Amino acid sequence: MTDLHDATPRLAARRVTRRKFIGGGAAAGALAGVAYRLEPFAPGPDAAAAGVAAAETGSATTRAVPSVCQMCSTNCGILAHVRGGRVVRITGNPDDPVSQGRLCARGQAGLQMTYDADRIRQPLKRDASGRLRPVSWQQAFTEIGDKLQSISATHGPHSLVLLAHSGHPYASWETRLMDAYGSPNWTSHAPTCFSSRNVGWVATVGDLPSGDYRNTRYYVSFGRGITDGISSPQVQALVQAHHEGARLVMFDPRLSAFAAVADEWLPVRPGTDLAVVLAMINVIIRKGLYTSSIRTDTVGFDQLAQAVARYTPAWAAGKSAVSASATTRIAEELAAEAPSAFVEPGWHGPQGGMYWNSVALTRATACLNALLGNLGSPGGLKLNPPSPLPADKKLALLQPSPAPSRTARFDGAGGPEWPLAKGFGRAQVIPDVIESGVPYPISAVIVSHTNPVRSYPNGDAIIRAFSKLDLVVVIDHQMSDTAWTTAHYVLPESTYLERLDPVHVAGTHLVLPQPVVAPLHDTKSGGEIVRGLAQAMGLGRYFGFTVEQYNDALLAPLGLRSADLAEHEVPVPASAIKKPKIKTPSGKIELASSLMAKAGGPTVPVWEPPLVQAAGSKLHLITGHVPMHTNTMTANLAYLHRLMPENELWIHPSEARRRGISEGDMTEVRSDVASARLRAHLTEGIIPEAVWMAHGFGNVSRAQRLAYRKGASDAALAPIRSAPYSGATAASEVLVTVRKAV
Ligand SMILES: Nc1nc2c(c(=O)[nH]1)N[C@H]1C(S)=C(S)[C@@H](COP(=O)(O)OP(=O)(O)OC[C@H]3O[C@@H](n4cnc5c(=O)[nH]c(N)nc54)[C@H](O)[C@@H]3O)O[C@H]1N2
Ligand SMILES: Nc1nc2c(c(=O)[nH]1)N[C@H]1C(S)=C(S)[C@@H](COP(=O)(O)OP(=O)(O)OC[C@H]3O[C@@H](n4cnc5c(=O)[nH]c(N)nc54)[C@H](O)[C@@H]3O)O[C@H]1N2
Ligand code: SF4
Ligand SMILES: [Mo]
Repeated sequence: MTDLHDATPRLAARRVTRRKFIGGGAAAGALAGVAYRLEPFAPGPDAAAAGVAAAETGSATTRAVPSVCQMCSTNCGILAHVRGGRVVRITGNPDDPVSQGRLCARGQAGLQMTYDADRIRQPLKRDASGRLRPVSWQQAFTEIGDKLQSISATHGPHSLVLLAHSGHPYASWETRLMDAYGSPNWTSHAPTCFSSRNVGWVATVGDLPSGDYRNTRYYVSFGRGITDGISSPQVQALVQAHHEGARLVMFDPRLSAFAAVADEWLPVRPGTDLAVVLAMINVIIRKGLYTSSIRTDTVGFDQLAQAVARYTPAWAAGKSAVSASATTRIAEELAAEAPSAFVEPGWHGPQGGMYWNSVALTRATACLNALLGNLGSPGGLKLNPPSPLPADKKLALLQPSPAPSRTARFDGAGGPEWPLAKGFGRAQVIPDVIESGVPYPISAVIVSHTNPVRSYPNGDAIIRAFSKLDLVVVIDHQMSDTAWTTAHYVLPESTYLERLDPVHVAGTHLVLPQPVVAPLHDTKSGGEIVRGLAQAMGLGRYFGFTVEQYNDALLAPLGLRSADLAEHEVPVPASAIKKPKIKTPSGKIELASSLMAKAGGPTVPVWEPPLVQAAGSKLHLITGHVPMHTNTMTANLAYLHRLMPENELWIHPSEARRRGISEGDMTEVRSDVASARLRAHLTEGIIPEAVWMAHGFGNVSRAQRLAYRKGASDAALAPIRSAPYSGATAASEVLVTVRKAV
């Protein structure tokens, strides 16, 4: 790497290996009783002090420009310190309610997204020999536009699918483009991440709540590791609460970074948390520990009580390996602290969509919180207020707006079979639809801000299916595996430090995600790319505005202009803050859910087993995110690569011994779909029947030179499935054989 930034030597000197950081170190520490302690953070700098610090890093010409971290969808407010036209450091913006002046490792390393020598520097087109070669933007736009117009004329506009990321700032521009073209098939990564969680919460309280981590007294998490899958504001708030005496309880088949710092770690069999939560509900109801307002605030209490009568803690112990006494005790302790307590609503993990029963787990979690009266109480859970910004369809600037297509979607989401998947989709079925032509043939795919070959189950099936398409366009900063293996055209987007994005709402503040340096290469923002494509597709009339004008139109009803946000974040005007309400059909918390009933599901949560369970020589493969990388997007960034260059297979020593595997041995992990090679890490921090590997490794893109062939891809081992109700991927329903590689 020639393009490394000058702070590299400092990080290099720290050399924290992954095993020390979360594997052996954390595991051995906790198992030996030397539990890791969470220390609250020192007071953050104020904005003025941060400015001084910026000036002190070098010449007086260092500027601290406010913007938004886009290294993950938490979107912390940042200050980018710019000297001589170069970002030299990124710190948390102390005025930002999300970052509160602090960033995680990924946020601080974010400048490498921009300065990575392996970035894509100009549009590329694959030639007849299979090589990606530079072309001009004009050529790329014209050829793609012509092709899409002819595809629309021949096969209909629905034969275009746009695989997207709902966190992309330009997602609403992309859906507008698809509406204008006439395709219903804009679809996000939701089923690979959070759709089961959202379906479960929407069915119960009408929306996804967030936790009051700062004021909680008792926190129970079923597999949401907030210091592994980091949300910086949640970590800061929970650490402070813990320091003030809150108790933290973590259920996880392995000793994750969060399990290691929690007060209590309860190893649970993969996919069986539902049994424990149902048993906790049983305890709460049987012992009368529920809130006195249960009959006025909720519907379906009697039905729930009847359904859970059989789910005793002893019954749950048989399913989950969590002792009946632990389940009973934790339910009682939780009730004693309620309503300043909560069971984590989840993100990805077991609620978000790892398992076949993830919707049921989320529903049960929601009901348990409701029984304890935690919803709407300090230290409990709260519904989020609606966005203070107007919806696109209300903006005069965007008129006329194209009407959304009425054609059924390629994945059936929102149709009779998948009513609850509306808005989330089943993106992962794309290879099956391409291969079968059912419900209709697909001719073209645009991939934007997502990496299906590594993030959706069975990446090989995607590579095979995409090779049959007339057109594949990938929009990314770097040569993702999807771009490398499937794209006809690769369109490079400017990074978040180089581009202007739509105004962002960070809790109580409005933030301008603004460029802090000019684009280094021949790249464009997502908005410019969408507009360029629209023009080339003959749809330019729907994009006759700039992002500056779009931002001003969004802010106008609040009496603001985007220029007001250039120097600092601006609090949302009080008049624009709306109260959240419970948006269920009954207007109450639905313990018995009418939406679930309509979708043909159980009205109240009942036991649904996971799809697979370890048996014989087969082990359950589970996965998860790690503190120092984001999904598949950071493996090639030098700072983070140094902290964790590859993933390993966590395996219990007893299971390793049976297979003749020692620490550091190369293993072969084989599922029904594929096999992978990665090194073994022996740890008692995982239950014997499961093996774990971190998500985000195993690049096949040679253009990511640091990450190429480091570790292995977990998603590649999972079959393509759609879990009931949500249509989520259930990508942890995987059994594998593990042996020492020869
Ligand atoms: N540092 C960092 N932060 C991130 C991300 C990142 O990649 N890196 N990604 C962001 C994104 S997109 C998301 S969605 C979130 C994800 O954050 P989380 O929702 O916390 O998701 P995961 O890390 O996927 O899974 C969490 C844990 O679930 C455990 N697990 C597996 N099976 C089971 C089970 O059956 N029961 C229980 N109780 N636990 C189980 C795994 O061992 C793992 O420790 O994090 C976000 N923040
Ligand atoms: N087996 C298994 N599968 C999983 C998971 C798991 O734990 N195990 N985790 C799941 C989860 S929680 C999630 S959220 C998904 C995530 O899956 P994806 O949606 O694929 O997200 P990333 O892996 O972060 O890849 C995003 C791609 O977008 C690019 N990118 C980043 N920022 C931008 C931008 O601003 N513009 C553009 N154009 N491109 C950008 C990155 O370079 C990267 O190539 O994966 C899921 N898949
Ligand atoms: S949690 Fe970390 S990566 Fe995510 S937005 Fe905040 S600083 Fe950036
Ligand atoms: Mo996610």
